[in-house]
Amino acid sequence: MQKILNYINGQLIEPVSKSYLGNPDPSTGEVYSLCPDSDAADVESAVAAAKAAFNQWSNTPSEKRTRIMTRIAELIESNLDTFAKAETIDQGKPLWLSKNGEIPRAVSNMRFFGTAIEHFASEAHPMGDHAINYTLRTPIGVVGCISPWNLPLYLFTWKIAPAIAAGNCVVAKPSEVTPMTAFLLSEICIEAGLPAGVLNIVHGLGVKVGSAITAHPEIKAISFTGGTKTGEEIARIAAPMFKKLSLELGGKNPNIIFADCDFEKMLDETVRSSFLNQGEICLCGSRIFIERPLYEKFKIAFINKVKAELIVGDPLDAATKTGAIVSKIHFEKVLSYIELAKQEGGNVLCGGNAVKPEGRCNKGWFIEPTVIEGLSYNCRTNQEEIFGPVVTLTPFDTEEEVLMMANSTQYGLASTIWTENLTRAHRMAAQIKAGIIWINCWLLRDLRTPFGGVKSSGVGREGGWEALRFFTEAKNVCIKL
Ligand code: TXE
Repeated sequence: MQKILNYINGQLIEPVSKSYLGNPDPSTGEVYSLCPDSDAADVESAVAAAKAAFNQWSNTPSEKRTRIMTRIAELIESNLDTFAKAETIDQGKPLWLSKNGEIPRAVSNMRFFGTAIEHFASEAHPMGDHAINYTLRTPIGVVGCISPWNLPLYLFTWKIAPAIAAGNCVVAKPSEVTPMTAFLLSEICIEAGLPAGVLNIVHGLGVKVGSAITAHPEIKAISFTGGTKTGEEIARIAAPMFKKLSLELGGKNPNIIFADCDFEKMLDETVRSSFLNQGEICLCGSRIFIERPLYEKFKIAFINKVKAELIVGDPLDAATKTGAIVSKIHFEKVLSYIELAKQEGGNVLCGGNAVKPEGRCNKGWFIEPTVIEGLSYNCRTNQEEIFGPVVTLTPFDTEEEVLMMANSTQYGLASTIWTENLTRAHRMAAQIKAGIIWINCWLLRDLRTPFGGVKSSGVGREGGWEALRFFTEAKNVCIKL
């Protein structure tokens, strides 16, 4: 049984406790590797290593930081198949998605921030002929990065890359549900010559390791992606310690479809935005609002396409479009929401059941892509994050009505709008309470753009200069001339 190890002070080492958590393959339901069950003692060692490395790393010229980070990107890229298969076995997503989405994005994250640091500058503010101000942006020191299980390496590198590029040293915890690719990354970091202590990965449970990172007095900033409830818990601990906080939390994203849209483009993209990665992406459009004249045509075409294309099966099989749900707990959570939807009066148009594929995956955790209509916009099914292959359909008659319904949840992460009337698109985009709006597209990403949500979807923004500014402190120096 493969043992995953912590990566502390440049070494791959066992947890102090020597205890491990079973790490199941969601496609088979069987434990296939062991994840360190680390605790505060391991976090302490990681903080000590990060502190010891900080002075040298923060004074390393940016072109050297760039060289090491782009080398890490190259090594992930040259080991793409290994990383992709590991991600699929660990998380349950189809292999083609790991190969074409997950791992290439991790490569981009390392390369993007590894090179961005060479262009990161700060401003000066002259005061006529009597004074000048300049702004120093310096690394914070030791920072914490805590990431979730839905896009494991993608979101892990999305955090650690800007942190180390900006000159910080990191204590990071990937999800205990999907630890494997972060472990493979630590081997790559050693090979790429990342100095010991710059990145430290402590595997284990959120309540033990995650909370120890959050509470550690020498970790001065926390970048977190995960559930809103966990975000609240992290903020409760970190806020009184005046730590910088970046919280990317849940979503319940509206997908608003007007009758004048480009129907075929919308249909293709809406199947993707509803069910990609088994719907386990915080940006998925789980509430679909359709202008009434288009409702019946859309419903028939959408259901037919979902049934025809979204084959549920072995994630290692090239024909599979919908893989396994990441864990037994999450599998049961998603099924419980399908039951809730029925109790709330929903009509299941397709899916709604667990699936037992033939062969090696017969004991895995699989759910059919599920489409439900007939629910009120403010029932629990339409208000709470399900985070699985479940979407609801709701007709609307006016812009005012659909805006009210779209903005009615506690979340405000992303929204999609389909219309050929761009005046209307801009008008709607301005009024939807969310951090990210896609018009006639979905998940089209430019890493320079600010990424994050409002309300219970989080605090702060990641991406581009936003991320580098989060991981640095600004100091204004004013000189009398
Ligand atoms: O996330 P958690 P989970 C949503 C989704 C899901 C729910 C919970 O609805 O059902 O969140 O998912 C660590 N202090 N999203 O349980 O618990 C944990 O070990 C510090 C949306 O996976 O938030 C893991 O590394 N850390 C999200 C990370 O936090 C703690 C993607 C996320 O785990 C901790 C995933 C604590 N007290 C789930 N408790 C998105 N926005 O994309 C846990 N952790």
